[in-house]
Order: sequence, then C-alpha cells, then structure tokens
Amino acid sequence: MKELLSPKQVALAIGVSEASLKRWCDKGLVPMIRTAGGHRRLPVNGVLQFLRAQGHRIVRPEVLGLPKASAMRPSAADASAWELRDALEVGDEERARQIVLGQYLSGATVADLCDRVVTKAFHDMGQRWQHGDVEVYQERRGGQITMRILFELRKMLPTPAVDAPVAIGGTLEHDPYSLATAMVELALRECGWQAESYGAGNPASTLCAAIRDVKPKLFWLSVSTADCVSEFLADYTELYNTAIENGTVMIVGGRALDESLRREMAYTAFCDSLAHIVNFAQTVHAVDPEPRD
Ligand code: B12
Repeated sequence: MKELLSPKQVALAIGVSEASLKRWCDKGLVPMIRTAGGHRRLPVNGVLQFLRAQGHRIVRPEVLGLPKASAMRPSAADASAWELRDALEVGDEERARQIVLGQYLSGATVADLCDRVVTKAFHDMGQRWQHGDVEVYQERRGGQITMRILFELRKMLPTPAVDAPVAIGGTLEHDPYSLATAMVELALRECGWQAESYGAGNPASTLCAAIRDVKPKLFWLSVSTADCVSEFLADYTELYNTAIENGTVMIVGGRALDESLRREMAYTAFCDSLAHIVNFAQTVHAVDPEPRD
C-alpha cells in the first residue's frame, strides 16, 4: 500500500476529476501535505477516512495499491469468515488481504470485521486442526499472514490526535497469543485512542514498568491461556495493583478468563469482544476520530 498519494492517483481511483480532488484538498476536506516543490500529497489513511465518511466508492482500488472492496452485509460475515479461513489455510495471502481490507474499505468497522470475520476464521481453523484437517504449519502460517494484514490495516486508520487518551496492553508471559491483542490495538485506534499493543509474552514486571512510565488511561490484558493459575493470578494482581496506583483503567478479555478465574480477579471491566471494549472506551472518553495528518 502506498502511504502518500498524488491527487491524480486518488482522482483516478474514485472516478472524479483531478480538479475536484484538488479543490477538496484546498478546502481542507481531504488531509494533505505539500512537498518541498509545492506539490499536494495525500496520506492514504486521511484519504480513506474521507472516502468512508462520504460513502464514496473506490472504483479502482488497485491504483492506491489496495485490494478490491467486497461489501459486508450482516449475513455475509459468516461466508467471509469461511472464505478467509480457506485462504489462510492454503496460504493465499493476496486473497486473505482482499477479504479483510476489502471489508474495511466497504465500511465495516475494525471491531466488527475482526470479531465477526477474522476471529471466526481462526476459531474454525482451530477446530479443523483438532479434527486433523489442518496441519499446525497451516495455522501458524495463517497467523503470520494475518499479522501482516493487520499491520497494513493499522496504516489505513486515522492517525490519533496527539492529545488523544493513551491505551496500552498485551499478554503476560506464557501466553503466546498475539492476534487478539493486536486487534484490540486497532479497534481502539479506530475510535481515536493512541493505542499500542506490546505484543505477547510480557513479564508482569515489565508491563508494570510500562504502566508507571507511560501512565495510560487504559490498560488491556488479553488472556488466551492461563495453565498455571496461581502464577497467573500473582502476575495479574501485581499488574492490577500497579494500574490502580497509576489511575489506569484495567480491561481484561480473552478465552481463558472463565467465570471461576474471573472471580479471583479484580478489574474495571471484562470484555468478550472488540465491540465491547470499543463501547467501553467510548463511554470512558469520547474522542474525535478525525485524522490529524
Ligand atoms: C493460532 C492458534 C495458536 C497459535 C497462536 C499464534 C499467535 N501468534 O497468536 C499458537 C502456535 C501459539 C498456538 C499454540 C497452541 N495451541 Co492454539 N490455537 C490457535 C487458534 C487456531 C487461534 C487463536 C487466535 O488467535 N484466535 C483469534 C483471536 C482474535 O480470537 P480470540 O482469542 O477468541 O479473541 C477474541 C475474543 O476472545 C476477544 N478477546 C481476546 N482477548 C481480549 C482482550 C481484550 C481486552 C478484549 C476487549 C477482547 C479480547 O476479542 C477477540 C476478537 O473477537 C485457536 C482456535 C481458537 N478457538 O481460537 C487454537 C487453540 C486456542 N489452541 C489450542 C491448543 C490445544 C494449542 C496448543 C496446546 C497446541 C500445541 N500442542 O502446540 C498450543 C498451546 C500454546 C500455549 N502456550 O498455550 C486449542 C485450545 C484448547 C483448550 N482447551 O483451550 C485451540 C482452541 C484449538 C482447538 N480447537 O483445539 N495456538
């Protein structure tokens, strides 16, 4: 994906004249910077936010280095999830990219797209692995492909404002699951937060240090596995206490947090989906998700 576009490229991609596009730029409707030579250059995330807000169709996405959009109707989410699962299983990165980015371009929110399509694809892949229909390498390759696509999606999101509330999160040591925490980052960024995932497998002490240094408004912990409950609870308690001491809201989520484990934990909120944390984050702090490029 190209990061800076010329007005001509964008005009071609959306089927309007270059003059109209330059006019929109000059009116401040489309974020723009100027090169040293005075030429207009449009950050791709600003252009995409403008097009999504206006409901403008991208007729030639390939001009922007993007895959073709495919509309996501509620009933189509399942079909897309199965299609994505198939693409990931055979390692067809281009098709997977087309499904995920295409849904985003056609108006799906990150939370919806990840909860209803990507996560579903992985849950199904997990079942197929359990039944011996999928090899471990296929699942792992699918995970790598998905991380690359999520990274690309991140670049398409609005740049958070410098004064936007800060959120950080990740998983603890012995929890290697990196997809969910990467998705939480994107879902919060889409609603205007300066969110950053620290990835998987962090020692509790380093996450505590991060909370003390960064002083985020919100910390999220994704818990996909907690085999050694006593060790998990000791780590978690250290993390929670540090969050409270620093005025940080603690949000937890993830497959391993069943009711009995949650009963042993203190937290601000438990969320079982990205849609859930987005609602929560918007209640805690309503931010303007407009691009600030
Ligand atoms: C990919 C994968 C792996 C990869 C992960 C790679 C990576 N970099 O992340 C790796 C290779 C690590 C792996 C290893 C193993 N895996 Co595995 N894995 C999966 C698989 C297919 C997908 C997991 C995933 O990322 N899903 C996508 C995410 C986004 O979905 P999610 O976790 O549900 O998250 C959503 C919500 O829960 C929520 N959420 C999650 N966290 C948070 C946090 C917050 C704050 C919020 C708001 C929301 C939220 O939002 C997300 C989006 O909707 C699952 C199948 C499944 N059902 O999930 C099996 C699965 C979890 N694995 C399983 C197994 C058995 C294993 C291994 C034991 C296999 C082995 N022998 O090697 C090891 C154990 C590793 C360990 N130490 O625990 C089993 C677990 C069974 C059980 N009883 O728990 C599953 C269920 C497969 C199966 N059907 O049998 N695995």
